[in-house]
Amino acid sequence: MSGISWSRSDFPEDFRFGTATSSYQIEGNAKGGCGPSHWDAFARDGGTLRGEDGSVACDHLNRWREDLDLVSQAGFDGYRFSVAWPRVQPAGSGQVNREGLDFYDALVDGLLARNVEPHLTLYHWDLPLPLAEKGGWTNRDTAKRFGDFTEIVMDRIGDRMASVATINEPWCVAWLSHFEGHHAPGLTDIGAAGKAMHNILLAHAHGLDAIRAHGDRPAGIVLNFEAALPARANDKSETAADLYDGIYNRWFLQALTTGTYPEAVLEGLESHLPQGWQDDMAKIARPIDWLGINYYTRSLVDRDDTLPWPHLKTSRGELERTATDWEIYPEGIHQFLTRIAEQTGDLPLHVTENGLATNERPDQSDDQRIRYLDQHGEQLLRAIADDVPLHSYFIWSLLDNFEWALGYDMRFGLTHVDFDTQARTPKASYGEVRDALSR
Ligand code: IFM
Repeated sequence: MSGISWSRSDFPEDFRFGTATSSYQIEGNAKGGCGPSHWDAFARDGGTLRGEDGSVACDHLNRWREDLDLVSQAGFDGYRFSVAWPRVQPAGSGQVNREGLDFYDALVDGLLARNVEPHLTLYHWDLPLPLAEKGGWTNRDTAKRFGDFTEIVMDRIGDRMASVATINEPWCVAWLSHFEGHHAPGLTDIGAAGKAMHNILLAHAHGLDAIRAHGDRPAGIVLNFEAALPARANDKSETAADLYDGIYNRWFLQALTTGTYPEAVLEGLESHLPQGWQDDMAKIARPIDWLGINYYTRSLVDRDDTLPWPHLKTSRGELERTATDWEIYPEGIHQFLTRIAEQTGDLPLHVTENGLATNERPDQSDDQRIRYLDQHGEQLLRAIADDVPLHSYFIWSLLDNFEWALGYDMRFGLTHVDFDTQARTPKASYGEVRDALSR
């Protein structure tokens, strides 16, 4: 087995390395006064593998000191975490759970004590159930409530943040969850999807207001990108791949950078957008200080007329696959970084997630992860050589955790977690990353 070939010293001196997690996936939301989230309801209603949920997860709520030691002992400069909205406001509005805020306050101080920069994400998918019951992201009011929640969090921990992101992966929040039905609330409804595709950006705008009102912390948003290739070499496939790219890769970025939505997508989605959406676009497109890019894989795309608009179906090609059946396509990260930089100019870019699920036994080396990180790191160096203003690389994830609809079988961690005993065991990849960061 060969290891990670790149070293910290290959990157610019001020380049930062980090690792990422999210609240619902690790904390254990049955404790500490946390309210129910729509993921609890989705799991209860059969939306997840074996009905698994985040009630215990990695018990990070109690084991966070050990987990932060893992971050610092690997030599990471930064840690990206999210705050659970239902832990801070169990009802989604009004009353604050002091115990929840105390937890994040201690976590942040714990990071600083270990010399690790805290990078905050405000919304990584755990919507309070009472808001979901009022329509969730299909309801414009949820975006406003998100602004209030952001105020509360910024007021308590904002002063110590190295960066603040409003939303993680709006495509997943809106399309995957309201059109494809794979994530909570599990809808397959184009009307709901259209509303969510817009309201999540409005939430970003309200969040940005609240962050700006609380000082000068660098504020941004984290978008996910997936390479979209035509499944076949013909016009039909090419048009299909372009439409997929429009929904996935252009919708949010174009709105944020130009205040417009892609024409090809509007053709099918405009009638489903909330009334008066045009009036929000200037607010959505206000400047941010940085952009987060999450990248994992590619899809081959084709048109399928038996399916409703956008008539798209995806498939896999001949590349090596991960445990989630995602193809490993490292060039994609270089393609996105150069393509995005062409649109965003000198806006600082950060790779805020990149990684894979592997399913080896705990006593086996996670060779595929080592190869994946090696290959993607090389592509980052290529992008930097091509003058992309890339400033950091965060690996998803610190720990094996709750992988949403796929439950606990899909292990994305640099650290193995035994979910019976909660024992943490760093994987071979953890050692490889630690060595690369020390060179
Ligand atoms: O686990 C998720 C994370 O919550 C968001 N980005 C993708 C990861 C892997 O699926």
